[in-house]
Amino acid sequence: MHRLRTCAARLRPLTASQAAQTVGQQRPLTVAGVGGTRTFQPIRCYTAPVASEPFLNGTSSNYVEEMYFAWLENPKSVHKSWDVFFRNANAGAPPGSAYQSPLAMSPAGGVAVPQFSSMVAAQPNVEKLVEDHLAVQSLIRAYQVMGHHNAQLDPLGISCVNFDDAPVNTGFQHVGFYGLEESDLDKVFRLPTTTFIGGSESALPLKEIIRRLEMAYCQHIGVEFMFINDLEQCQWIRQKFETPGVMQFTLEEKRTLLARMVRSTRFEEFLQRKWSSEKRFGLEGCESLIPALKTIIDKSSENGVENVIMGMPHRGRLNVLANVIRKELEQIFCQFDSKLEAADEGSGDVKYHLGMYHRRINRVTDRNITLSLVANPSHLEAVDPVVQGKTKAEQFYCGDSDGKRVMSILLHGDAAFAGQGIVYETFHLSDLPSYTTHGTVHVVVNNQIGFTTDPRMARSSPYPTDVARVVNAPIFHVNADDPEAVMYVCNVAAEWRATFHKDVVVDLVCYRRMGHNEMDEPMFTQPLMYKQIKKQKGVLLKYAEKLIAEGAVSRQEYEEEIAKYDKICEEAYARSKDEKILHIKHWLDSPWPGFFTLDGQPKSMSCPSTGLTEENLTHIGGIASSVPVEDFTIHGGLSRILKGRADMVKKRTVDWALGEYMAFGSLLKEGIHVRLSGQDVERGTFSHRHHVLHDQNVDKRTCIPMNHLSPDQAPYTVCNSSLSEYGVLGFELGFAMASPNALVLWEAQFGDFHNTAQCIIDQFICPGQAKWVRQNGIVLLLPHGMEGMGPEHSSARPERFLQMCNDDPDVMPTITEDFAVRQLYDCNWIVVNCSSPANYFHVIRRQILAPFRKPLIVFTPKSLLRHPEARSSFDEMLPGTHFQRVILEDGVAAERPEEVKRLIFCTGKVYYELTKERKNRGMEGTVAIARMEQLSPFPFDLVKAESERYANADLVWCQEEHKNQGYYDYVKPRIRTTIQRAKPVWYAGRDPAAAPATGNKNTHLVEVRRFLDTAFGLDAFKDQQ
Ligand SMILES: Cc1ncc(C[n+]2csc(CCOP(=O)(O)OP(=O)(O)O)c2C)c(N)n1
Ligand SMILES: [Mg+2]
Repeated sequence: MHRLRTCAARLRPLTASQAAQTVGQQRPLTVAGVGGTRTFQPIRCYTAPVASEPFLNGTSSNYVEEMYFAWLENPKSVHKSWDVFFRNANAGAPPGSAYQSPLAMSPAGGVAVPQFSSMVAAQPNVEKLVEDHLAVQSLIRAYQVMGHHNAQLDPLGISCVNFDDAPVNTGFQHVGFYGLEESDLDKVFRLPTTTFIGGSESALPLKEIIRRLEMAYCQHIGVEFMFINDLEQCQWIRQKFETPGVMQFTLEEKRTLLARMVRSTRFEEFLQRKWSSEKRFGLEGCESLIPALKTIIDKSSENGVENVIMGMPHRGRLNVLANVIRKELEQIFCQFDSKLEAADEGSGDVKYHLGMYHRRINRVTDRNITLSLVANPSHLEAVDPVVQGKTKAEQFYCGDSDGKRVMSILLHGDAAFAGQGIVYETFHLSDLPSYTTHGTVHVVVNNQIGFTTDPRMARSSPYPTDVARVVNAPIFHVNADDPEAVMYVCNVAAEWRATFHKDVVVDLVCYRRMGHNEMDEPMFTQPLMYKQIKKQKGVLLKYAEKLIAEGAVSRQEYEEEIAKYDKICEEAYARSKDEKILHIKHWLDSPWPGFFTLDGQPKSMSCPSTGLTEENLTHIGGIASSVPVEDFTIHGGLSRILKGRADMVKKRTVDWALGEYMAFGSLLKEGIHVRLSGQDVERGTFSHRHHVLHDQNVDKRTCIPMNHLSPDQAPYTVCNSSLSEYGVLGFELGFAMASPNALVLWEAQFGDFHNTAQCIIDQFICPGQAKWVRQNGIVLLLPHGMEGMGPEHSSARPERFLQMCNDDPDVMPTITEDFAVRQLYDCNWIVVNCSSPANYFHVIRRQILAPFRKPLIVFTPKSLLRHPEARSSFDEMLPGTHFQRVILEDGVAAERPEEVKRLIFCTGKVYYELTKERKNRGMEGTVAIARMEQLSPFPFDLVKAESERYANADLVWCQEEHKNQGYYDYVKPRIRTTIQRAKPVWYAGRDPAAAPATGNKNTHLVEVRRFLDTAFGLDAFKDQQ
């Protein structure tokens, strides 16, 4: 619209040659309609002020353009006055003089192009003609913009959508609003090219225009799309909904629809009969969801989609599993049997959270289709970005660069869709190059209630779907009690996705027949709504009666269809009684074929060396310090950085960035896809990484050296993300779900920002395997460290991650040969804080070389990135070397362990402060320092050995974090268990505090001094003994 207004403001006719040129330069729009194909020229821009023509103004320019294009196509198709006007204008008439009154036209009907001097001012009857046409155009537009306000969307007829501030002046009774009169209703008006209501006719009586617009926009479908700022897309939608006769279905289609409604309805009724006191979050009131999804899938399959990944909340989930994904009914029914014994380890999850994966033939298209429903937690909408990430990964691995073969469908509840911010965050990923899934079909089960809360208390926007407008997604509201209308919009939604590869929303306006779950009494809180619902005839019955009345199906056929499905349910129910064991594995949403043995076990219980050959290190180091393309000018500062890297490679050392390069580069060379995503990761928040080089002379020309390692390497994806943690971390988790043969890393800008993604961490990453028996090797890089930068940016909150580790602090495990790997296998996630680049390199490589996948949380450094001592030699990365869970003392103290008075355990950057202090104090012989690089799973074996080695030493845990934060609460009981509580574990660190760090630099330094004094004061704990 904005574009049109701009055009109007700059109105001036062009000369014929200019016009031809302008029109020729722009892409005409072709839309297939019922009456053949129509071609549209895009809006052209004029250049003179609107005031130049007496009868023109900003709103009339649309109409003039319509006339102009029609005239260009065929001068006879417009009124004579327009023909003269355009001829004059093209003959060079100055602004204000191109218009000629009909009186000046030749009486014979031919049009004499007059001399400019003979032109006269506009006559009232022509003005009226123009005005009336403009009025009709405005009326048409009003329907397109606001017709949905008048659509009959609510099956209950109590619509809660409030448009008080936006009155809709459509319908016969409102023609006066547009300056038209009742007498105009029979007049014939030429239709603008922005409407399709004419079908093959180009003019219609006003009465018919209104009737057709009412049919298109004010029945059971409400279309919201006029905010889309793309003419082609608007035209496409108009054509889909306005063309007369579009909503006609074949007999076959109607019968299939009825059969799907039967399944959807009878499934819920069956569950209700068998387990009347079980929660199942039934679909009653929105049974048409099932045919809706099936229609989207059928249409998408027809358009070439082979893989559909779905995410959905509780409502109707079992029904979707049974009737859309086609999980065996007995598998679903046996979930209701609480006596079944679980075959898998872990907590499992309730039946309406589990996922599913199924490959089958689509009966309508006869093509293979894989359907998966991603397992999700109770946290509504949290699964949205996860589904998108998994979809992106599936597209990536099958080379589907434009989303033609893999797509996602997301289902939502009305309250959650409006309320949860993650919906917005996910929408904002939808068009970003490294995150787009090329269009998602969103389906909202809009039952006009959220648990016990009315929409007027749950959102400030008229519709629950308004959030989708931010990405220009069309929104199709539909009365879910009209299954044919539902089927129609779902077809259009799927076609939209296939045509434009952009998001689209289907808003199924329905009701919830029961309470929030089957145990709830809705009359407590929504008495009037539920009185109405009790009176409401079920949609299946209504539709069956319609089809029976039409003669599309007989009552007997309908009853047989019901009996057939009931029998299927009964038989499955009988079979479900034979199930003795519950396999959560059967509910896996992302199987990794070939990665495990047939019974789902790792193929080995060992991890090979994560070291690399010298040659490999040198080669990757060379790429990391070069610009591998010709004629590419990089910034001078970056040249120095690359030169510094080259020097390090020459000296056989690596700093943090180079160590990371070695890890990523080597995996890429081994065919492992690496994807690093997060805010500003390409350069690195701390300007240390520089994985994407920018040509200083050519705009947007970039080079990713990591993609120039070798011709047969796997691709490297490094992508700056949107400023969202919840959305992006969820997305990467989903990406990592798709394949075990990829290293997927998400980096927080600073570690503390992970808390806005807490839901993904708490509900998916930490317990994912326990709940849903699926593994995930995602890596979280969380910059952490007390650098005097204030309460924010200092702490990645290690205490939170450690508190959620599943190893028992009070039980000393049996130490076996494969203890380290077994421990990893048993843990829910791995938490590390590496103090050296080599160890970081190893732990990253171990993620992939291990025979299973576990999430890895890495607290990464900030100042250590450039610390001269935080470097590693190639020797620490050669074949045979491994990740060191604990880096033992290897200085003077280790030579004479019996003389050591204190053994300090620490982790991360504080190690460098401790060694400096020890040196300053000359205590190298009396204090040993061991670095715990892997905090969880806890290295019981190594801590035991190191403690026993320094038998005369007291034990101190030293950390720079506050006492109630950091690692202390996690390590203390575990060290105590390891040494059989023979000694205390003293604490040297900051006092307990509410904030993670002080905002005062001086206080920061005083605190450091204090805890270092404690750490090296051999008498510091005397009073506490
Ligand atoms: C993030 C989150 N907050 C709160 C809840 C608790 N809760 C469960 S269902 C529900 C209402 C959901 O309403 P709606 O999205 O309209 O779905 P419906 O149940 O109506 O299908 C609420 C608040 C939740 N599951 N997730
Ligand atoms: Mg709801």
